[in-house]
Amino acid sequence: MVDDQQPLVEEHTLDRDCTTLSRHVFQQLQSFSPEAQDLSALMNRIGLAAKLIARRLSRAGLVENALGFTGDMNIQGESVKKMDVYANDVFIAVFKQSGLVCRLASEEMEKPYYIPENCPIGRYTLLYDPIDGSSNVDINLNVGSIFAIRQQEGVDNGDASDLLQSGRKQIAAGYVLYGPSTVLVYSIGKGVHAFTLDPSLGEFILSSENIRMPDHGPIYSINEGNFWQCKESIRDYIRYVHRHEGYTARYSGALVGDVHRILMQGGVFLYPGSVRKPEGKLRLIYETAPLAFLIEQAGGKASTGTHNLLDVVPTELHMRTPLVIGSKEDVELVESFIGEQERLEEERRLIAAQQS
Ligand code: P6P
Repeated sequence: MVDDQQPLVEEHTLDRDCTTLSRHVFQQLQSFSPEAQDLSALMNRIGLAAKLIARRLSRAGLVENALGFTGDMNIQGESVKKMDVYANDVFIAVFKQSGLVCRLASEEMEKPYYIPENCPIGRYTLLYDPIDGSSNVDINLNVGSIFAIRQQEGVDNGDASDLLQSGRKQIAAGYVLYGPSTVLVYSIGKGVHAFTLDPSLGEFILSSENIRMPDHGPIYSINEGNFWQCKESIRDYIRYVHRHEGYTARYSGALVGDVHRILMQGGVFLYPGSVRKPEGKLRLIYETAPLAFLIEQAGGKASTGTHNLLDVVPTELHMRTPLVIGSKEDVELVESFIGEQERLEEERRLIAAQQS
């Protein structure tokens, strides 16, 4: 600042512009320990992956082979989009160079991807959905990436069985929302913070710190097209919000954008199980568990409808769970409709899954 003159740029703006993702991690931890340096480097790498994907998405309509389907099916039995493959490869390439991540587990890969050269030292595993909501890609609507970081426990004899532990083992989690701006929202267990990509700087800059959810919000977000496949308890909940003032429906078909709206404005997102598919559609270790970690850090709640989502222990890598996530009061209202009967059903299902 020039002496005794008005600062050319408000100091706090400069300070904010200097609060990059990697710097923010050190501020959170108040430490430069090896663990803090690892987490800072890991978050910086997530930021790099997000920038590469955002760049591809912003020009997808102009780039040969960026849009459309590959013609293959993934482990989920879903048609694979070219952007799914590109984004999946971006995370692999970015973390190969990190030296920190030994394994990556993704919605797009049946088994975890190992980076042997990292494994002796790198004790971290990245769990991610590289592009969530890819049906929106070809119509230029928002999509997202979801990520979680865990530490490898014990010796991995190639089946990554230590990943079959609850979401409470996550040491960091978050998502990237590719929308009008690219926003990265993350938590390392010390609150929830949002960074906005400044393309002119090529940096994610702190835009919202310590985000707190309201205990109640007006939004309920569910695909009402599934109404008749829903269990009676969920149909009763939908009838309730139809009949009571103060509720409004918002649903984009892309999980990250729908949950981000709930995080910022309050309310509840539901992807419940159905009569035919009681486990629902969304995957636990790289979709619902990372989001549950984040929303709980923001003062919200996440459950399967009967159990706290972060307590669910996966029985296999791509296990699905129902999801009810958002403001505490709104999640508890949905749970109140689900009641004891379904709680018993869910208990039986989880026990059967763990015994099989
Ligand atoms: P439906 C996208 O395919 C996704 O996995 C989530 O992003 C989204 O919340 C959900 O599926 C939408 O599913 O059945 O409503 O189209």
